[in-house]
Amino acid sequence: MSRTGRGAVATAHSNIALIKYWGKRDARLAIPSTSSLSLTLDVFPTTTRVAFDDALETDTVQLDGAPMPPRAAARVSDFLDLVRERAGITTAARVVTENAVPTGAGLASSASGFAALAGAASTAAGLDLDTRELSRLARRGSGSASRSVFGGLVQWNAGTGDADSYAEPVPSGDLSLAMIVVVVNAAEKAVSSRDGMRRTVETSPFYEPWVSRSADDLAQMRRAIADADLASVCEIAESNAMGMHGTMLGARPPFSYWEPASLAVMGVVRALRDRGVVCGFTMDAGPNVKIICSPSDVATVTAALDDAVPGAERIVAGPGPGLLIRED
Ligand code: 2P0
Repeated sequence: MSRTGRGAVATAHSNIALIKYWGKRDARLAIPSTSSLSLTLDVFPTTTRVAFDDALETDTVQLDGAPMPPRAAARVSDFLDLVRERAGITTAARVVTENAVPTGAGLASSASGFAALAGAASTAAGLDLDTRELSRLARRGSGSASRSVFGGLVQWNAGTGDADSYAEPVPSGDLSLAMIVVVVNAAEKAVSSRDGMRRTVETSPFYEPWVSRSADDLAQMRRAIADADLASVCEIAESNAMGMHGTMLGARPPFSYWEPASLAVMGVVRALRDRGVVCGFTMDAGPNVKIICSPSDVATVTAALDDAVPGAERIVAGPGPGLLIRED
């Protein structure tokens, strides 16, 4: 069966985890070892248009006005195969995507990318998926994409298989928080998160202890959010992230995403805390540091950054929206 002429556009935003996803139990289905909890941001959107077209012999994939590099384009085609199989079609697709995230810099471009692709491709293929099904589908493209289907605070339940591994919104109650992304280095990272987490799972003796601690971290984080206790949110997020980075130091061969400027930013956060400012930091698969604080302390934090790491780009973010889809 073919499906020519119908198209759909979807926009999704990046998310940053406060309780991390690092490692899969099942790589084919992207079932993680741990549940995770993130904040979908109001910056770094990806907008993707998908149209299936009988005139095409193969999928064409464009990123920011140029053909997507072959390896990345193949990953998009593999994902489209999942959608085609589900919709019972074999038609090739034209994919045009605009990405506001510095690709590959630990700013979760695959999260917004595969969430937007899941929304646009499934709609263009005539599937009418609810948000839970979209989250499960996006997960197959990239684990963290399961979370970008929803706005604000989001929990991805690890689950045991495809059916129960999906994300859902977490009520944020009275908690208000800002995230300052400090761009230490926006260059492509040397170890992809996919390869890095695989190496960690396979070789690091620090991995299992981090996994077993993670469930407690998540439970405490949920309590801190419900209590609108920002200091605890910062403390738990920071410890969980530092533990994740510790697992990488135990891998064979070891690796780390930290750069000297990352440590300088961590020092700024600690100094601010000594002054009584409630804040914390988290880091992902890259050298950039994300500072968590109250929206009312953003100016204080950025002033401290001006002194300690002048020249580092900073993006101030808050809670952003979930996946938006329209037919086109
Ligand atoms: C997270 N990261 O929870 C963690 C923290 C990076 C560090 O989710 O292999 O790009 O495509 O499922 O989703 C990055 O992992 O990996 C990530 P795949 P993904 O945000």
